[in-house]
Amino acid sequence: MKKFIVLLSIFGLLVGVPSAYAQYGYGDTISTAVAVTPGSGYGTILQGGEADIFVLNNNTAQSITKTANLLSPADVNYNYWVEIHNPGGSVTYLNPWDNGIGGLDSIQITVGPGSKAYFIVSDTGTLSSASYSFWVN
Ligand SMILES: [Ca+2]
Ligand SMILES: [Ca+2]
Repeated sequence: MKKFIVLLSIFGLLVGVPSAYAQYGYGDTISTAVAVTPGSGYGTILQGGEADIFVLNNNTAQSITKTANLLSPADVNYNYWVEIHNPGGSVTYLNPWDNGIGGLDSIQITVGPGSKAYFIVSDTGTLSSASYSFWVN
C-alpha cells in the first residue's frame, strides 16, 4: 500500500510537467540530452524517427544509487538502455528488464562521482499517441 501511494504522488508530479521537448530534434542526442534529477521526471510523447535521451549528472563527490523508471503508454512497448559515462572515458551499459506493453521498466543504477548516466528511450516498432513517463527516484 505504501508503494502505491508513492507511485501516485510521482504521477501527480508528472502531470504538471510540460511536454516541451515532444518534438523532433529535442533530446535526440547525448549532447542535447534532457537533464533529470532524482524525484523528478517527464511525461511526453515519442515521435517516429527519433529517440528521447535523458541524463542524470552526478556532480557530487560521492556515488549515488537511484532507480530509473520508464512507464510505457498502455498500448505500446517502449524500452530504454542506460549508458554510464565515467570521467576516465569508460562507458558502462545496462539494460532494464522489459515488462512489455504498458509495462513499467525499472532498474537500479549506481553513478560514481563525476559520472553521467544517459537513458536512451525508443520505441519497438509501434508508436502511441499517448505519453510515456520517465523519472528517477
Ligand atoms: Ca526526441
Ligand atoms: Ca518496455
